[in-house]
This record gives sequence, C-alpha cells and structure tokens, in this order.
Amino acid sequence: MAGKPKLHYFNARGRMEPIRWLLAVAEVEFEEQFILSMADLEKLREEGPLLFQQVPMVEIDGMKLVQTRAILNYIAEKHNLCGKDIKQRARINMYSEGILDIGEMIADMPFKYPEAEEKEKEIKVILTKATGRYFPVFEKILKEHGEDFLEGNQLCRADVHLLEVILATEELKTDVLSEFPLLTAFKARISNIPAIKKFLQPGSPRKPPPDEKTIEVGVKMLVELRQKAAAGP
Ligand code: GSN
Repeated sequence: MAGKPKLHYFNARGRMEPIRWLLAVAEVEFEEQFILSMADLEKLREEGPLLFQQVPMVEIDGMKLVQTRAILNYIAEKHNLCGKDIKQRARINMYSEGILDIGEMIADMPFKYPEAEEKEKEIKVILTKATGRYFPVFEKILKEHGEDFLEGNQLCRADVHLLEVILATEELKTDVLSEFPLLTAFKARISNIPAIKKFLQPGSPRKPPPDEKTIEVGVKMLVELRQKAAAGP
C-alpha cells in the first residue's frame, strides 16, 4: 500500500491550503515537510523534484507533483470530487477556477502587501470582488437549482473550495455573507459534513491565517526569491 502523501510547503496556508482541504475531505491522512528557510527551499531545488523550482510539491502515489491546480485535479479525480460526467466536470472546473483565483488573492495578500495602508486597499479590492463578482454567481446557482451542492446534487471539489474561501473572506469581514442567504445556509451545511467538521476543529492540519512572524519570514523569502530570479534562471 502506498504511504501517506507528503506535502512540501511553508508552514502556512498559501497555495497548499486548498490541497490540505481536499485531502481532509477525502479522509486521506498526510504528512508535511515544512520549508522554514531559503536553505530548505534551495535543498529541495537541488534534489530535483521541483519541476519549475516552485512549491507546492506533493509526493503522492509514487509521483512528485507540482502546480497547485494539477495537484488538486489529481486528488479530486482520485476521490470522485469532480462530477459524474464531462459536462458536470466542466462546470465544476469553471467554478473551482474562479474560486481558486480569489482564494489566491486572499492567500497572497499579507505577503504581497505587508504595509498597513496597501494591505487595507487590497482587502477592499478582495471584498469588492468577493461580494460583487464571485458570491453572486454561487448564490444564483444555488437559487436556480435549489439543491444542497453546487453541481450534481452531491459534494464536489467546488463546494469544498467555496467553503474555504467563504471562511477566509469572513476573516476579513465577519458579515461578508449578510446579503447572501443561500450561501449562509450552504456554509452551515457544508461545514457540517463530518470530515469537514473534523478539519474545522482545533488540532487539525488546517492552517491559521498567517501571524506577524510568518508574514515577516515569508516577505523576507519573497525578496530573496526575487533577487535570485533577477540574477538567473
Ligand atoms: O500554483 C502553482 O503551483 C504555481 N503556478 C505557482 C507556484 C508558486 O508561485 N510558488 C511560489 C511559492 S508559493 N507562493 O506564492 C514559489 O515557489 N516561488 C518561487 C519561484 O521562484 O517562483
């Protein structure tokens, strides 16, 4: 039997967090090897498994996978989280891609905009996009078909990604769902699925929002990465 998947990333949410969520929903236990310094990242790069010199990287089923969305696709397909036919899958992929786009904005924000003023501006941009562009789409979908899940009346990856982003957006503004009654009910319903309920409890592998120290280390690494990238391939 294959061992547990091993996740290589920083000790933070970032691009690995949706991967943690999907594995948790599929009830797959995993290990994490945290990258705590530039030296850790350099070591991993020298060892060769980072196809594009980037993380996340996940060791799973004898493969060393990179590219967040490719990793998510593999886990979702393996665990039947992407619908029953190619048309359902197409819609689930559309929803997932949109949700991941705003999710990445939220994950990047503390590191890309560490200064208070810039950060506040970016939070406003994110909240405007969440409530003006993304949430209305999903409120409408739920209203039109009247079902419990976004697609095919069963749990799919897009439901999981959407709950993750709703919770992350609420961390920026607690009443962000106030105009979205169906999303409010969706949040309660999906949060109550046993594997998700467990993942939302303290002590699970779910990461908290980055604290000051994590942001400081992350920003420093980003500066070093940019300098290295400018110096050569
Ligand atoms: O989604 C993906 O896996 C890729 N399209 C992007 C991965 C990425 O940008 N990884 C960063 C760290 S995670 N934070 O944003 C990374 O490894 N940057 C180093 C570099 O040289 O690009």
